[in-house]
Amino acid sequence: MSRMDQAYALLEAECRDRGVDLDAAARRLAALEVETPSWGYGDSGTRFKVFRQPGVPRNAFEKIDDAAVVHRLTGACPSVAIHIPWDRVDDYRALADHAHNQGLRIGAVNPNLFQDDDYMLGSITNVKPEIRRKAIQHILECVDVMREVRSNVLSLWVPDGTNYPGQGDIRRRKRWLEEALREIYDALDPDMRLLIEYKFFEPAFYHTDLADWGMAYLAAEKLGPQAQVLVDTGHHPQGTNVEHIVAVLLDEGRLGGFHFNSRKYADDDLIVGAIQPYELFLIFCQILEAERSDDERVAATARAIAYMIDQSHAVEPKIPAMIRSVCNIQTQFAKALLIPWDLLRERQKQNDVLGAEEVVRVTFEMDVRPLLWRVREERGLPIDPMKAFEESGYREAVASRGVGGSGWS
Ligand code: LRH
Ligand code: MN
Ligand code: MN
Repeated sequence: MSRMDQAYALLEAECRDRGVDLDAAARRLAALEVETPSWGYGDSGTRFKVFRQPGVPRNAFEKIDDAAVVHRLTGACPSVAIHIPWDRVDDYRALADHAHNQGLRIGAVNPNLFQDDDYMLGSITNVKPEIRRKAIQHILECVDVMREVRSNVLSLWVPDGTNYPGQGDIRRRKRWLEEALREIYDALDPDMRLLIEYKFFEPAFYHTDLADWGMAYLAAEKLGPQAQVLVDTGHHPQGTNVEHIVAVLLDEGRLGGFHFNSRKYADDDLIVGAIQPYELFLIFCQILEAERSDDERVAATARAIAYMIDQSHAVEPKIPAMIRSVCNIQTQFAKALLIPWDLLRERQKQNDVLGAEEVVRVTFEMDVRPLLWRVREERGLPIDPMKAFEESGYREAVASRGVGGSGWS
């Protein structure tokens, strides 16, 4: 027996003892899809400097090429989110076809309301009606782009807010926000979803118009069933219990998607699972528990979640950083798949505080690498996607792109 087979047999025996179906876990893991962001392949940085890396894509087409490499090596990333105007092209059909030819599709379309000079004091909540109109028109243009690229997710982050008390009328801005969202919502086709992303601060430092999940939920609730909340894991104050937010939104049928990334301090956009792997695992526990729910609305909400990475690389090589994020997501997802739910329920019923906590934590501590290896092997994928990338020669092949590729502009 090879070492890999031995490791798998050990995991299998442990799962059998715990009443967990490892084959079912393997099937669910193989079906996990995670969208990667076009902007994660371009140059980005901090407000201090954007370091230019060699071989970075020069346009949206080349970003798709890089995303295709990540999908080829992981088998888990068949869609790419785009950001307009960063990915503006003359012919969106051609972009969608380019993706399609490489086994990909365009995923969420993200309007950009934060880099136009006109938006310095707000976009859809700007006190000036002509600027609000311009911002709404931009979002409506993105809905047209969705039709061209056959996307059904509009992913909206509104950066608007104020820096000082008294600078703006918070309640009026709330009304403008609601008016704009209504107009956008009404422009959606029936199969499109509007995912509303929130963030507690930055670029505004005193108040942000859509600062937390409650405000995003309220907005979605007023709009209708096609509006849901998008949770970016880096967008909460320190210490926030993100998995609790996830559970509440799932139970209300309003969890639409994720932007996964890691953070130590604020919206750091680091490699997923690099800083708080336990949090990511606990988020997946909530989702997988909801997938099993008898309440069909909750289960359907969980199954329809759009899993997306929102990561920006200041110093990391971009494709390997993306592959690492995908693998880290798979690892935590795989662990969550091994929760012995019946045992956990039993211990909860007994008010066995330590026993219940132990079930969850011990599952987190299990080594799921043999499961990941098996799933990759069965699908004809490299067992180690990072190593496969390093050996692929792709980095050398794109060196001719030179330095100064496209970035956050
Ligand atoms: C805002 C955000 C949002 C943007 C992306 C580039 O911080 O998370 O999702 O679209 O970063
Ligand atoms: Mn985000
Ligand atoms: Mn962010």
